[in-house]
Amino acid sequence: ASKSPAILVTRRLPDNVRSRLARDYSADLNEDDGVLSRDELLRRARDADALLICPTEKMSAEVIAALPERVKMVSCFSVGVDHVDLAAAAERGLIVTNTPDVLSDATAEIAILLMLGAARRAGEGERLVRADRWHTWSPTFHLGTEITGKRLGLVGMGRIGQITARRARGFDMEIHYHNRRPLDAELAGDAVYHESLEEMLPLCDVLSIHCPLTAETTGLLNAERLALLPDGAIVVNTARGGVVDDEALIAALKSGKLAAAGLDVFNNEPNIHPGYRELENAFLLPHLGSATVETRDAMGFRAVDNLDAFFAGKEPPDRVA
Ligand code: 8YV
Repeated sequence: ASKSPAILVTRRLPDNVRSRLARDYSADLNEDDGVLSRDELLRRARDADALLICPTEKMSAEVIAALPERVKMVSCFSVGVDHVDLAAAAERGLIVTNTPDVLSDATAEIAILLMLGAARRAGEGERLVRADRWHTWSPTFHLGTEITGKRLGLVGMGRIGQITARRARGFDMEIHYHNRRPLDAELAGDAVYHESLEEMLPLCDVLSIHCPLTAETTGLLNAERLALLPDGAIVVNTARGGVVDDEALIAALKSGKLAAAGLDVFNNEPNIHPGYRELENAFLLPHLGSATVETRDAMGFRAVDNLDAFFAGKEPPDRVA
């Protein structure tokens, strides 16, 4: 029998996934779950045919160039691949895969949770109760806005955007979207396509971000574009913090231009812009989009499916172009 391929797994994965890796591979499972430093990663990669990584491991052009020649593949435990320099990977002939589909439901749930939490001021309300600062009921106490029947604008209409739209229809929201191209009619349903973001923004009571972070989308939601939203709009982000200009968003929340924001992702996580913590109208979560028992198992299995295909001499199903 040929020796099983060696995999460096950079983070501690769910038990079910670790068992499968231990069964089928010679796997370095990083049981202690520390984030590997660049040097430690490169040192341990010397014994690896492939890496299974999370977005906490930045695969810059420099790191990719320094990878031992033996490493042929990077299987990402994430749908986002902005932590990998794809051009550098392609140049080196490094195969890169991700885990699409399996986390779309979980992430769309968090998008809806953020919309509701921001609109109904849930975080603020919870803080009030916990701090024993809830002293009254009154007809005008702690009023929020409803998402029911409002206009939702989706920036990006891929798998997660589409499921978010489906859930939002349950709240009778009117769906608008901006995407590189319009969806086929049967997928789009009643969702209205906008070729430009500038055209869509003035219509959005709620804006939810579902595009990948790329050179084109970095800082997409800047001060000029945020200014195009109606007064009192709500901004929700479950994609990547880099799509939003923090200073501009914080200023819009502070001035009351925006009613609220719901954020699950940030620039430079977990060391987020401190301005967010001071804003009562920012509803903040620690990157929980895919954080369910079911989804993390499914992501791990999908990441291993990609390794299995590659080492069986097949095209990995989720190879990133
Ligand atoms: C994860 C994510 O929390 O898939 C992504 O792109 O951001 C989330 O699913 C995390 O990146 C898992 O490694």
